[in-house]
Amino acid sequence: MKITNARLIVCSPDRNFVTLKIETDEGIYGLGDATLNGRELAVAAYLEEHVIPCLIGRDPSQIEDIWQYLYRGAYWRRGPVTMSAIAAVDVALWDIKGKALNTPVYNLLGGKSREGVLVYTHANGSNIDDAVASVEHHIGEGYLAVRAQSGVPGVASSYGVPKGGKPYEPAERGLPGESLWSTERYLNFAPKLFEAVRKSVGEDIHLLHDVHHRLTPIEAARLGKSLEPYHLFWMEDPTPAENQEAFRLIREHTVTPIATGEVFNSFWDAHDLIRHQWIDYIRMTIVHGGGITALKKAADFAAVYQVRTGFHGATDLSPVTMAAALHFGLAIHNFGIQEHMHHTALTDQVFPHHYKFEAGYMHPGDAPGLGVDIDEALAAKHPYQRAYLPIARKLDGTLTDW
Ligand code: CS2
Ligand code: MG
Repeated sequence: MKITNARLIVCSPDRNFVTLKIETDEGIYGLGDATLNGRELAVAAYLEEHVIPCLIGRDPSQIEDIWQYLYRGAYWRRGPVTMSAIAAVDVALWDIKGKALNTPVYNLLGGKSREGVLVYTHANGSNIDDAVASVEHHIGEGYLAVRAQSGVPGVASSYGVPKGGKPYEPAERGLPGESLWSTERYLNFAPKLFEAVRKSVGEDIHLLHDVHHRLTPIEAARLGKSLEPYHLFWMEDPTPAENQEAFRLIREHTVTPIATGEVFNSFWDAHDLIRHQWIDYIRMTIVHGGGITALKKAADFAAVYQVRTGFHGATDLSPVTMAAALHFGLAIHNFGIQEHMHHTALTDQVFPHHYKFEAGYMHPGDAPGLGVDIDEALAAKHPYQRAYLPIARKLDGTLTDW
């Protein structure tokens, strides 16, 4: 088999997605997601100008060799743009291999290790009562694990809380919006939120919370300790992780489990976190971390240290990445949980897929390859629109981590 063509489909069915389609001389094609929220066209140009010309004529079955060719062969390593581009190629090649061998991708990764993939979804409200009601609503839908975020009194806009009753979507069309942040108000408030949520849902539901990189290590340690009575499944991104050693201090002070890694693009971003067991869950994504080939190595390394996966699954990861993550999560032994944030109905229409949710678990389906397709005619009706993630400022105007 030979790669005869590769092309990009950049569309915006309610939000932007960059999709790579690799075609072969046997009529089989594969899809890869190349979406990097707020920087979409940089990855599209990287693929178009620098990667696609090198793919034509290659044997798509040589997934490992093509990965090494794009990673080592570029000389310049890592970075979200490079690694998202490599991931798009890699995932499309796994899709092609599955279709060529007439088997779902999870079978290529060792076969299923479980019957379904435990997922968590997002609950949010502008205050505690609304957040509790939202958690209850998602439990009513069948979720066994729910992330809870709430507006913080005295802070005009909070991470994870939608505006105007719409489902939460981090990117907004136009130039970057601004939100406000107060660590003091948040730290005093967060335990009250989880006291109310835990009281309402009982002991068995898994509760999660995203700090979104906003605390210093000692502040995060205080948060973790204050949340211990409510036994969270995890607190996510308690502090920025460029300095992996920052997590040592948090770890020494609290038994609240820690998840991080949604912004990582290389195994090396997580190397110390894993080998020192400073985290419990690694949140790297297939799309930003270099694809299935790269994440399989990272997950196997994590397994040795009893660190489990909890991959990022927000709406900016397309249904192609969602499908890839579900095949991956069904197969590997040290799977922990998978994030599931619903795409809009229009996005689901553009990307018809076989994956399904039932009673707290998702399943990728048994179609050959990834089991996800793209309706190119519908995609063409929704062209790319510039959009950005917001930025955050402290109450005195200082720019801080969003
Ligand atoms: C988040 C995301 O899902 C999460 O845990 O942190 O909402 C994240 O902010 C976006 O995916 C950024 O693109
Ligand atoms: Mg997050």
